[in-house]
Amino acid sequence: MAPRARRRAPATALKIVVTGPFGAGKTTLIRTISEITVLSTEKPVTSAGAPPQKTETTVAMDFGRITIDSELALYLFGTPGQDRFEFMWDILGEGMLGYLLLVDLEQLSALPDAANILAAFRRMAAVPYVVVVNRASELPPTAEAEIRARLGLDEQTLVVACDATDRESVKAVLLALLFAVLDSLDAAPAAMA
Ligand SMILES: Nc1nc2c(ncn2[C@@H]2O[C@H](COP(=O)(O)OP(=O)(O)O)[C@@H](O)[C@H]2O)c(=O)[nH]1
Ligand SMILES: [Mg+2]
Repeated sequence: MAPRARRRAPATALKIVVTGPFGAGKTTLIRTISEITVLSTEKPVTSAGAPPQKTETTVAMDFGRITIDSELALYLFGTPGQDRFEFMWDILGEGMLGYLLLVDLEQLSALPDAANILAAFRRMAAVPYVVVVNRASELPPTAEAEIRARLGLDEQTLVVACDATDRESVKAVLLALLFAVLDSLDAAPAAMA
């Protein structure tokens, strides 16, 4: 098999989905890291539910791109936040090689939402994912334990702290996912044939 660095076209653009509950920081994360102006479809929040913590919500998707090296780019697709846009998940998930599930350390009450989203994504595709705890410079062990328990994560699943406004932090998270994706591709050579 050709060495990793020489993999051709299909591996040069990896589709990554960024998902998680409303307000978890998906749009922020993509905007922080993307080298192209992020195509976002933001609209004023219209929900009559809980008091919104922000005035805009992503209605269809965010799209961004980051080049890792001359052979590899990540295309990032952020999912919309409100329930009525759930139909977009399948569309955005089509062909993804991995995903980030964002949760907000300051909104652990949204963990049931995160669990529902994770269940939907796990049904959609058996691809690697990383759980990203946003607004966290570090991850308190008690918070990690709660997140793992409430999302039903196994020990192998990576749970990492992140500040979605910080480029280095976002880069580290994406590299963690990228390594998991590359490992999974190596483990399934038939899928690459
Ligand atoms: N301080 C801080 N604010 C954040 C962070 N991530 C997101 N925010 C803010 O939280 C709000 C919701 O983030 P947004 O990216 O729109 O969430 P989305 O609904 O998941 O796309 C925005 O006002 C962001 O500026 C973070 O890591 N640190
Ligand atoms: Mg958004």
